[in-house]
Amino acid sequence: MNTDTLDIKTIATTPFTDQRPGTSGLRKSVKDFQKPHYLENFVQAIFNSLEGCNGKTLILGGDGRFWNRHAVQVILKMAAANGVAKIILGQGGILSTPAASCVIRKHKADGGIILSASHNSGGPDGDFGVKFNTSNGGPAPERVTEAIFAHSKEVQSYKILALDDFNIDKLATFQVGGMTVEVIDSVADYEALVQSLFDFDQIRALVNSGKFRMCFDAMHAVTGPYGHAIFEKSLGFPAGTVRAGTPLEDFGGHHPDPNLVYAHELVEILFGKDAPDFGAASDGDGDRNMILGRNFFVTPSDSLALMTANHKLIPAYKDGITGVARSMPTSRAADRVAAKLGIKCYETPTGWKFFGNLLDADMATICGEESFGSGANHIREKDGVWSILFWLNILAARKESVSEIVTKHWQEYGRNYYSRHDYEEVDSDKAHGLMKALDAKLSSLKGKQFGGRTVDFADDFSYTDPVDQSVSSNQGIRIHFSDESRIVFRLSGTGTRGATIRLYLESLEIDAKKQSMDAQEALKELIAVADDLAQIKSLTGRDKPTVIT
Ligand code: G16
Repeated sequence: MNTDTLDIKTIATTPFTDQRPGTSGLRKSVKDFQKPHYLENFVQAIFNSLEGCNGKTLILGGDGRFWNRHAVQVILKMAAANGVAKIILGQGGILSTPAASCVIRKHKADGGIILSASHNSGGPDGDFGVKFNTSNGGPAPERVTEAIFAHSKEVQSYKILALDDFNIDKLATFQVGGMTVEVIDSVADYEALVQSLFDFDQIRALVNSGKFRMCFDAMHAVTGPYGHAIFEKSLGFPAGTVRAGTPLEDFGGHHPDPNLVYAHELVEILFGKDAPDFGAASDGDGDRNMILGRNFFVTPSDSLALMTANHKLIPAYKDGITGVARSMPTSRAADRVAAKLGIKCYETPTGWKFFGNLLDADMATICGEESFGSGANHIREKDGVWSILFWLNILAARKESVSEIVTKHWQEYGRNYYSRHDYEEVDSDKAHGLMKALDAKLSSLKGKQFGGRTVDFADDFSYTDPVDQSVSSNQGIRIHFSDESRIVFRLSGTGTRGATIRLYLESLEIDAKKQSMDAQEALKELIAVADDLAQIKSLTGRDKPTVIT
């Protein structure tokens, strides 16, 4: 087929004003994406921002949620109509976010379109999302997302082929006019990559010892096939180790969000009778992870610190890491490990895209966020399965339990008690009003006492990227106290209904005898100070958070 002979339609449209990508791509309700031309406008804005699609190779895939298959067909037809040279598509339209990043890099593609609303709920009444990743495999940086947004406000027409749907389920290569479509195995490239990083033999030996049991909850999301292939088939964990391993368009009606609230079934297993030694879960698109030991929850911030401290046990990092990076609200547990290792710890705004430059410049090797994300320089996305393999490799090498490893870590470095309180779906005006009122107080807080703590400094976090010097302002309100405790407030950039206020709380306990408290108990006074400072209850009308992790 030649594109000249294809029926390319140019469809007139009018721009939408709400297509600015958030923390991670354009995330909206399915109902929004079902509005006539909504998806097409945004995809055309992506293509227009590429300054010519001719000769370009793009990766395409998503987390399998409702509207994924429809969007794949639309994007294939639009890509061919816009002159894209090649699309590499995950079989059935499936690619986890880390796998998409891996495939972009491996095939030296010009970028990729990932269809996912991550941990948000799915189904016809849930959410959908479209994200553009650049040729380094990472989420588009702000200058690119802003360019896409600018195009979305100007788009007057889009190009699409008038053709029947393609078979996206069969591994095959076919032509659509001048465009080649290669349907690839969704797991193979990714599995080969992680096998090259970790000591699979050492992990297999642990599995074969018969003394180690694991439970992985794929939450009916995209990592099911990856979990079956890697944990069960390759590492030899018995069938049944992966639960909820069949991806469903509505994730079985649940939030595919691996935290203590939404992954409570796994939590009950790990905190129940005859619990396995290790538990883990991943989210809708496979980039998040939660780590549990028997009767033990590892905070994502601690997980980052632990990985950094134990990196020499992992073949890929045994010769050293260049630096570590964490998002601003992530606890400073990793900072103390970095200091001891003599490497730098970077503090970036929330959003994996901010790690891209540091990884590309080899200034950081391992990165992590409090929002259940960790990853490294093997790809440019956070990576749930990689994080779980990292832990399995540590456990196999140290032959200690999760709780022993974490407790020893606290004894050596101190424990950062940490918690995040989310107030979801708050009226947007009220949430912005709260942040504004808090912001107005900041300059007067230094030196003031709250609950026996003295404010060291208070500001609205601003980041200057050390590589390209770009500045990102208004990235969250930080109130630091002189005893190294702190409170952070920010508004989520991934919610789709109202506004979500995130309150992050952290305090440092060096005394090993005081490190085994419940985090909410340990942070009780700080929680009261936060409410006092921000007037959360009175300004939002909420008497408690929706989610506490
Ligand atoms: C996305 C970003 C993360 C960010 C998280 C939470 O994760 O990739 O970097 O930490 O959102 O963002 P917010 O606090 O703004 O809701 P995911 O897994 O949703 O793509």
